[in-house]
Amino acid sequence: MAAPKKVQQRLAALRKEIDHHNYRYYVLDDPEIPDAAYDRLLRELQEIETNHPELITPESPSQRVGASPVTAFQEVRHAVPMLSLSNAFSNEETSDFDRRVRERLQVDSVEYTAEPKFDGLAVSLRYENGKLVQGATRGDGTRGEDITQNVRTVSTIPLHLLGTNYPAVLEVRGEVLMSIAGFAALNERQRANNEKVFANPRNAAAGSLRQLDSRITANRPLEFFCYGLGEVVGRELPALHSEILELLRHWGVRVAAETKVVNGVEGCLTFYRDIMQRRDSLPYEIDGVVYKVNRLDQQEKLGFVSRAPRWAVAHKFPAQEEMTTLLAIDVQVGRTGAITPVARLEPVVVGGVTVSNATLHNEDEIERLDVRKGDTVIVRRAGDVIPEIVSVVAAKRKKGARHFRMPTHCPVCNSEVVRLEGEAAARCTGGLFCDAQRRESIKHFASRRAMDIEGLGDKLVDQLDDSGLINDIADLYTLNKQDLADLERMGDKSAVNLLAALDKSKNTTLARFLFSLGIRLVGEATAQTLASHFGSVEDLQAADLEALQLVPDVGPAVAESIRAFFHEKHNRDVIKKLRKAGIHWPKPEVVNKSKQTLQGKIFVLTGTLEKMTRDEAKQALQARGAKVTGSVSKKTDYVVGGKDPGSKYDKAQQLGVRILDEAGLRKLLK
Ligand code: JCF
Repeated sequence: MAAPKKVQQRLAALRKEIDHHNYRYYVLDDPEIPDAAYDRLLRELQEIETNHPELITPESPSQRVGASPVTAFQEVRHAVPMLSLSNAFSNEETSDFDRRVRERLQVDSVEYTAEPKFDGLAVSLRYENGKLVQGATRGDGTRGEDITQNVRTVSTIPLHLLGTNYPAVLEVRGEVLMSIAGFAALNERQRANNEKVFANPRNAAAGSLRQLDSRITANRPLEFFCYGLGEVVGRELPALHSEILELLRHWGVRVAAETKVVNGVEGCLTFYRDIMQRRDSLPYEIDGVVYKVNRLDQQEKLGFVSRAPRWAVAHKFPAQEEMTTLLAIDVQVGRTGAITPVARLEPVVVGGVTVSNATLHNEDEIERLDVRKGDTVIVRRAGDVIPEIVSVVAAKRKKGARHFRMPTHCPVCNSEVVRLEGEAAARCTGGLFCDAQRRESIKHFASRRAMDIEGLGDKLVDQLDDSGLINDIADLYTLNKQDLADLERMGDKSAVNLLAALDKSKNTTLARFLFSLGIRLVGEATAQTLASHFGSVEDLQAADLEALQLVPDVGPAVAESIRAFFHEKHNRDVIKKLRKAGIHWPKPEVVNKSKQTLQGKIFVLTGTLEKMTRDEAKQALQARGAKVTGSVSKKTDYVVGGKDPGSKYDKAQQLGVRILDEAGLRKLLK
């Protein structure tokens, strides 16, 4: 018997509502209704589906693995409550904190530990006899959720403690978080797969850690830092917080490297200023610093007020997200003609910096955000990345706000704008006829990683292009001192220096030269592979699509782009002119396929090598089919550490990536 229409309608409404709350809870980490109300909705849905099994669809929220967080995660009672921190929003409030501490302790000065405050999720890890037996969320501080399977996938969380002198029961408390780079990579992946994009690293970490399917968690770049202890049974602990952290480090638990012991409020504020200055270059988002009274006997004396200890405070940084008005959406034309929409904003201070522009990436992103001119938007500026719009405050939208329309013609050269199937970017079809594309391609040619023409910056390229002295990259090498001296703000000395830099750039490598040409989809790595595969421009130019695709990592799209580039007579002429101007390179070692012993392996180089330069090591690795990248991730196969290695070395240790010294590298290359 078919279900009555009313039941079907209720079912549809329930599914929609539950989907909405799943999103708020899992993705935004910002539930709208209490768990009990959510449970009632879910139970009603399950009841209807039990009575009418024919109405169950695979998309029903009841069919998703663990649609119900309460039935999915077991409850965990924290033997020792998980505390929160009270906040200080200024130096004055920090001094007030210090004064209250000193008064209660009746001392003149207090020793503190100071540490970065990570913007992640608090978790408690329980080790029994050195083995990780349970991971739990903070929850309300007394009761959290059992996320043992998930924390076990976080590579920076040890599954067993090191050494032997650890207590029989040890609860480690800390923060699970995602690095800025990990977050960016995850979102890139999510976007490419048409899946949910996270608004910030914290939401991404929350969404990843609370996955009911821990296989998904395992694929998320989560990390862990410890900041303290919960229950401890069977061992005396040291008298200082800093000594406990040292001991935890010794047991293999990760503690923030920045953590320091400081004296008095002056020491705290110096630490704050120092971390604040480094904030944008840290690999993680931090929203402040935490000061803790270092002596445990003093901590005990101070005690708690409600859930927060009197012996600690979080000194917060200015927020990295702010609200402002979107004044307009402009577009910019890049080197390859890609048209990027840019948000022009009512200037707003975000994390201490005035922001008036933010990237909107592409048309799809605008659609995803549903952002329109005049909207109130939330802008985010974190790390050294370009500010972004993370969301629109829908409630503040003005009536009649119009959708953004990608221009049909290039705003610079008026050529047609097209968006090819499967591509995110719309492009100007004007090629080098387009002033914007021409200028950007000259800037790229001159840039450090390309021909490295010192002193030829963006401003000067614009000036040269305006003056009509250059029409393409090859014209750079026809410039003489008089041409340059006639330019505004160009002294004799600068002119001579620029000519010398141009001359110097003529001595290059084939890989650099190919990269400099700005062939679409040919980045540094591909240029390097092409150079060592073909060995000369002539051979590359002569290669057909099939021959190109024999090169590792060259797929149909890259091959097509290379063909299209050489098909243009203009491009072939420019190359001829450049060679005539004297650009030359040593003949690269052409790869013999049988020597590709490191095919597909990913390497990262750090520190100084003694018997070869980093570039030589890179070329030797690439010649054997390996890839050399700039940052360490779970995908990295080897990190080569020379003398004085940097943070990449530490990262490799944290992630458990294999580390080679120079001798090890030589062995591999043999
Ligand atoms: O990094 C943090 N978010 C953080 C949170 C650091 C700490 O030292 C904390 C904390 C929450 C509570 N300490 C306590 C006691």
